[in-house]
Amino acid sequence: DLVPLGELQAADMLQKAFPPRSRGSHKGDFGHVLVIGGGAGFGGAALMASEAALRSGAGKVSLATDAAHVAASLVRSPEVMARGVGKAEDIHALLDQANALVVGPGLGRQPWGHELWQAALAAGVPSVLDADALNWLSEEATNRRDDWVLTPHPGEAARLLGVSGAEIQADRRAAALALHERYGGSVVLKGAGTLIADADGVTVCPYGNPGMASGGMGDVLSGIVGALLAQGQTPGEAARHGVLLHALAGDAAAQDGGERGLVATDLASYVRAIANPRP
Ligand code: NPW
Ligand code: AMP
Ligand code: MG
Repeated sequence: DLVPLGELQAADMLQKAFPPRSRGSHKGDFGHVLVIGGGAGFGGAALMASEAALRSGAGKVSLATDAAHVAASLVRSPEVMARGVGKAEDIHALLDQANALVVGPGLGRQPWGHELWQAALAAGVPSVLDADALNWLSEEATNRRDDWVLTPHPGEAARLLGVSGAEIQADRRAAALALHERYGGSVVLKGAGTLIADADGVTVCPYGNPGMASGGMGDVLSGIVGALLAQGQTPGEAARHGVLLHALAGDAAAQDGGERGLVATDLASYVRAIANPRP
């Protein structure tokens, strides 16, 4: 019951996932993503996630991050509405505006990150949980939701299941299913041959390449999936389409310039091209 995503199926999937926009559409039609992350030392992760969300068609993108990273975000992506936040109450207004959250890129394991994680969780908005949000989730007693997408790499998956990374890699399919059983939602187990496991079964993505083994690649994926959630895709759709878009962008970028030295911000222009398939 492992559904492989073949080449023909991928082209068809892209056509359906990214239809042409109607002429009269406006930014309000394409959702508002709020990225929550970027603690001390990891500012880039949240910037990359917010930029990727824009390149995946989100109508608006806000960023709640450490105040020290706001200027850098404004310079890099003036389209992103970046706010410096110190404590949970600083993000309540931002949470009210958003229709999808991307929680965790560079969030960190300090009290600042924990406070923002709890505020994000309480908001009850469809969410992508990545990186440190997954680490915080692994410390909760039980928590199951259908409206989230979890995007662990094998190290994060190991923490979420309380096993070793080697055990995850020994049976990736079983691990992805166990994560879905325990936490609900749509689970993206990253790495070569990314798996998506949810109520619709297990899908494997055959695309992507070792050029993508560089810091920030996962942060870009989380922004892509968040943008698709904000645009009204279900968690299962956003997970499958987002993984496909990310992997094909990585493959196109590697085709152009080679695998070695490929960096996460190289993906942006390819993401845009793939999210606009020719009819
Ligand atoms: P090992 O030991 O290397 O074999 P962590 P992180 C394992 C932010 N970032 N297959 C790995 O195994 C993130 O968003 C910020 C097998 C190790 O045990 C987070 O907030 C950047 N094992 C924070 O940094 C760019 C795998 O997982 C562990 C695996 C920490 O995130 C970088 C490492 O994971 C980064 O994105 C695989 N495919 N992948 C920035 N520019 O701001 C991972 N492992 O401890 O969760 O650390 O992923 O670097
Ligand atoms: P992270 O570890 O969170 O930065 O995520 C890394 C991203 O790059 C995930 O989407 C992985 O699936 C992808 N990636 C890393 N290495 C490979 C590989 N060898 N083949 C395919 N995809 C990869
Ligand atoms: Mg990551």
